[in-house]
Amino acid sequence: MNSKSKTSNEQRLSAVASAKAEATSNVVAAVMTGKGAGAISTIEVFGKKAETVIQKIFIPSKNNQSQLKTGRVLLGTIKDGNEIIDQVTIGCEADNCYAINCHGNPLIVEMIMQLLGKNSVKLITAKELLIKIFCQQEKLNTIELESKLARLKAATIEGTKIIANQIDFGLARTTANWLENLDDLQLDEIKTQCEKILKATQTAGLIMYGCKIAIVGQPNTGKSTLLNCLCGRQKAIVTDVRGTTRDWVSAFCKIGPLSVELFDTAGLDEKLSTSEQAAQKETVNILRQADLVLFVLDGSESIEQLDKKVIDKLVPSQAEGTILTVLNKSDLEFHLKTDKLPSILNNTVKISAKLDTGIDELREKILKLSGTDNFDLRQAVCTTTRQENLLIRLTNAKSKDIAVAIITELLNAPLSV
Ligand SMILES: Nc1nc2c(ncn2[C@@H]2O[C@H](COP(=O)(O)OP(=O)(O)O)[C@@H](O)[C@H]2O)c(=O)[nH]1
Ligand SMILES: [Mg+2]
Repeated sequence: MNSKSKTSNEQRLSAVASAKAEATSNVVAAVMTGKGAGAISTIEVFGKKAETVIQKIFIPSKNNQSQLKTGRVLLGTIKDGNEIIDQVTIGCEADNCYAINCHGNPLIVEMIMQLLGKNSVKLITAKELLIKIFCQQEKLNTIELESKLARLKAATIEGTKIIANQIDFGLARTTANWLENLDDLQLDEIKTQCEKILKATQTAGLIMYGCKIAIVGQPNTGKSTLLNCLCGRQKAIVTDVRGTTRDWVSAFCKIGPLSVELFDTAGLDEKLSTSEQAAQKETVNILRQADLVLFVLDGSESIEQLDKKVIDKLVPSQAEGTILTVLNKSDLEFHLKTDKLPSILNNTVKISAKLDTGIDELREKILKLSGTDNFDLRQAVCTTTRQENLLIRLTNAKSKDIAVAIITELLNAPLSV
């Protein structure tokens, strides 16, 4: 081959390559399932030329040669040239939107993603891909889009329901109503509704994204036993030796609509040496971050057990109405005079963590304290801090014009990824 024909051949090849890249460049793909090994992983491929990419890498099984049309799922193999990567099913979810369901080994997922990359598909995150799909498939306002994305992060089924409700009614509907009925609405009415939404958001947040509960108290009152009892397994060490729990331990459990992260902490003890004070500081840190606190007392001991300095630590860390006093060891003779308890510890429940009694009542009291008992899942709430910050600004709006600008921003600001 002479050098001239070689050059023109190279030019032709590179022209073909760039034409191919052009054809598929607007196709994107993302791994939609979580990190780590699972039974099945899903890779979503989306974009104008997604079909061309799928046809290149996917060979349907012999007795399954029918076409991939919307609503249809085909079994076959993903191939890189002659090399089989995995047996998969591919579902066509909409025009140019395909879900590749492959085996969950992260190495297989990685190989398929690399193959897509080799075919000029842009690899993006699941969130970025969903934004593309939502933005192109439907005309949604920013609150609706944010709610669709927030659904991915929901900690419980009830949380996904609250978030889904913000799309059809809830916050999207309420804000649209404000704009539609602006002439008939007083600014104060909007502000009152805003305050109600912001209050409900605090409670809804616990259901949507999870709730942190700290178990605190003096040593040997049964904190670790209570954590094990609530999460149904031996997560924390239980002994007779005071100060066994030096570091905090956490475990997840479900209480009603709440996904709860429970923290077992080092017993609050003022008599400890300075070297043991680090664990005490850690307990106070956890206390500050907790949504609710279970303060555990040993009901078989007198009120003298209560160290006033421990209460002093409790008070500044928690807002009023977030502490439930757990009177433990109810299986033993009861000696604690509850009327002598300081008012901050007035909300009490009697249990035996060891015998698992009184735990249903404890769960009910937790739900009541968190405000999540009888919570109407259809009411308007914020699903993002952006919405929350704008509603706070709205409650301070000095004029209707400012209010309109804020509401418009709520509904129409570009989505940030
Ligand atoms: N009788 C009785 N003993 C309990 C109960 N809960 C915990 N204990 C015992 O109290 C001791 C201290 O328990 P632990 O959970 O380690 O207390 P912590 O230091 O507060 O974490 C252990 O011997 C437990 O078996 C209870 O409800 N009844
Ligand atoms: Mg302990």
